[in-house]
Amino acid sequence: MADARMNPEAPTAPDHAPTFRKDYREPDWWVRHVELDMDLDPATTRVRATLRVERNGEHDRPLRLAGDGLKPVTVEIDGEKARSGMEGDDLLVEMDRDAAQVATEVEIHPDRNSQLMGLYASGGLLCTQCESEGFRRITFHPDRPDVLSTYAVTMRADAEKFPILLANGNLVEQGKLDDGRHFARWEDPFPKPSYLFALVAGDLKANRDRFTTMSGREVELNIWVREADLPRTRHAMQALKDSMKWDEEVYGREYDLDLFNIVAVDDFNFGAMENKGLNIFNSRYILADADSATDADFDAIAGVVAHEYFHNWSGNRVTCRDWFQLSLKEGFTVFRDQCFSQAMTSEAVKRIEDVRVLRAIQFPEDSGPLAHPVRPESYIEITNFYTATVYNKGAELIRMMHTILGPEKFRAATDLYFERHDGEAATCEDFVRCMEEAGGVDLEQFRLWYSQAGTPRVKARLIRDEKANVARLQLEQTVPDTPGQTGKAPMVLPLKTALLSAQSGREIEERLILFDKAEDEIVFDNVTEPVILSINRDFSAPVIIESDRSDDELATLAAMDANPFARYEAMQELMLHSLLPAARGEEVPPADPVIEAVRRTLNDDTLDKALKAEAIRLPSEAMIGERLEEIDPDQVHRARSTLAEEIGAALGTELVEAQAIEAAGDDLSVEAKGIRALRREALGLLAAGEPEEGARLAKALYDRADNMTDRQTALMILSGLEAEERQLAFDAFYERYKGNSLVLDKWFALQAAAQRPDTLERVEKLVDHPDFTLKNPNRLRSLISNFAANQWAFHHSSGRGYALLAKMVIEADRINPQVAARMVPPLGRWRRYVPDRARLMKEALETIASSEGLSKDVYEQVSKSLG
Ligand code: 0A1
Ligand code: ZN
Repeated sequence: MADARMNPEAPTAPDHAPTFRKDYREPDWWVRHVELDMDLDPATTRVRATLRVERNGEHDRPLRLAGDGLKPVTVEIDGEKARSGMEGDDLLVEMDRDAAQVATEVEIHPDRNSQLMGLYASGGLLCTQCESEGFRRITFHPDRPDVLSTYAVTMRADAEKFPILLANGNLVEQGKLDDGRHFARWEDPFPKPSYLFALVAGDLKANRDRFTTMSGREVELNIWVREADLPRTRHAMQALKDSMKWDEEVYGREYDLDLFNIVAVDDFNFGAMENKGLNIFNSRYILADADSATDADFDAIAGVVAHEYFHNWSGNRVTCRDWFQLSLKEGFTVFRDQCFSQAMTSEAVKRIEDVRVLRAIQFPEDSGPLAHPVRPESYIEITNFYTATVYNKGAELIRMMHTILGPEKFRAATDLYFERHDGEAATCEDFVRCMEEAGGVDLEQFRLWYSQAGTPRVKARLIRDEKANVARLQLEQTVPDTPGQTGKAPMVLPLKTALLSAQSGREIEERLILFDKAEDEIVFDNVTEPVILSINRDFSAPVIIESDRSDDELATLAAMDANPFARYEAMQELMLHSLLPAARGEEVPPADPVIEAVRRTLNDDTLDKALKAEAIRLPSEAMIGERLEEIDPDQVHRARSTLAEEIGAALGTELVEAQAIEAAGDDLSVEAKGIRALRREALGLLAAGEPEEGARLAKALYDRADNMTDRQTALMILSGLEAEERQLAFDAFYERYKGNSLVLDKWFALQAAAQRPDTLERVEKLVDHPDFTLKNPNRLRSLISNFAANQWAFHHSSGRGYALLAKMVIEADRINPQVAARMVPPLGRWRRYVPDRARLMKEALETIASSEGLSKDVYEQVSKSLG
């Protein structure tokens, strides 16, 4: 694809030229089978690869095999020395026949691989990560997702250090060798792209289980961890079995191999990876027990286990033609895991959580310098595009198609998709076409969701015409300009909309409006009484709604709307009515309507506790900022803490009562989790209004807690208070958990997120803590990414927060560019801030930009952020 890399308009640096979607063409050579022979050793691993290649069509171009830092020791065609040469990192092999066995040999060094891409060492294990372009760090190969091959792997390793040898597919042979080594041979019968290749070698033990598929086949399930961690794998195993069953019931998808292996590793760039038959996980998404994991951790584990399992069909059996189609597998799979979690927990609460993530991460991305369509047009480094837009907005696109088609037609469409494209590398267009054909709908305009970036804004006004007994809903939409895209066309917005009686809150009518013009008017007939608008229920379209509903109307919706999501939404809007003027430095309306709505929510016995917790939760500072034209972080912080104080001071009795409800620590039912979530929110408000009482209750909670959720709540509350209990609890926590790295991550994260004036200084010191390291992505994120998400502390007027982040990005880039690049976006928001902060943020970006030897990962993020 080297010839695809020239475009005069794009921002370029010598080696950092973009790749364009429009330049896609089929590979010159197919690889039908890959035979790997590996002598595993952390210092030097020898890899011999034999590729059975076939010319694709008529041409005389050489075979181009991608490499990344590889030097060929030998290159052979059908057993003879080949004519070959290097072009940059690529190996070019001259081909005088249409099909051949091409063999190469290289040496790689897993223990020097700090990027955690390709084959690397982690905690005594050897493991791989190949998505997106890591296979080329193991051996020479086309390494593009449209080249699918069967694989056979023979591994040899020290039998004592690496007693377990795993790869994709089935174990077909194993045995002892002389000199204390042993071998294993694995074969994967399903053709797959190289990014799904995986192997693991190490001293591991398995939690073993079985699953009987819907057609009666027995599948062996193993979760491989260090022996001491075995007791913490139960939840993940249950989630795996639940996922397998759910995918059969809801999508008719059955698992296809006789074996499913999961391995947990401590050093991992992302959450987990769906390698065929051998999922590799960041250990934080496998290991959990009530003593060390929060309810949120348990839910995340189930969600990620499901996500990776679901990829077996949406990603592996049907894969992506090229990386521009990433959302084909990721958007769809996120939608599938979201629905699974909705089914396993609480439908409404899970939806609220997913929307919160979308608004907190994807909306800012979509309105900033790194905005890109769900199907991007170009990239410099593809790993920068594993974004909330491709994943979470991508999932919203699938959800909208589900809403438009309805569940039955949607299922028919996915059946068609899986059947038509099984064993293929497909495109987003292929998916939409299946939706159209099986759904009997025209999605021509809907396709804009894949190509137009930016979050649409909708203005909604409801006008009642008493004489005509109708209500008119006037709608206007605009799609904002984003980098490289201006003057956009209106999109198709499925808006689930209802009218409620203003008096009784009773639902009068619900409709799915497909709003697809710049302006429209929707008429509701037979409206004989005053009504209130409930719009975008369940967040049926990922847009920003601006409506002119009064405090009274919002309070009625918050208390009465039959749609739980809409109740939450009304509450958020009501809070924003008070928060936004304060954050803009304007005159602040009295907080009474919010206080009354919170009181009513707390006293409402029909609401379950988890929903109550969501409803009384104040919008985050990031979310408030998102709604402002210009952000003053100090003012935003003051606005939010003042409202919390007022609610806390006014509702002491109700809040004390709400936080006191007990649940057993190991009870993971929706009810028990709701009790703990409500405790967190209630105690938070109480501590804002009555800090001493808050500190006392939080310390008491810390001391009596029998689970990590409550312990974390207590620490979170204490972290924001000037109380002696604070240091005591943090020190006790450190002493108790210093041997558990996942919990130690929480210790760092809580301090980085602390709402206190000296957080910046504390984080500056924690960088030198002996337990802090830039080498472990979880640890780096726990301190630095949580700090950069802490609006008040990070945006300290001195600019030292920005300088600290810049320093960390530069240092991390030398170790792990992928992880470093993901820390840049908070600085990229500079244009949205008041001038003094904007200048300091930009300076921090310039510091990074001028640092020597920047990776293309960080270069892309920084140059786009400044551009
Ligand atoms: N496909 C994985 C995400 C992933 C991407 C890159 C990785 O390594 C750099 C690891 C995982 C998923 O969606 O879960
Ligand atoms: Zn995924």
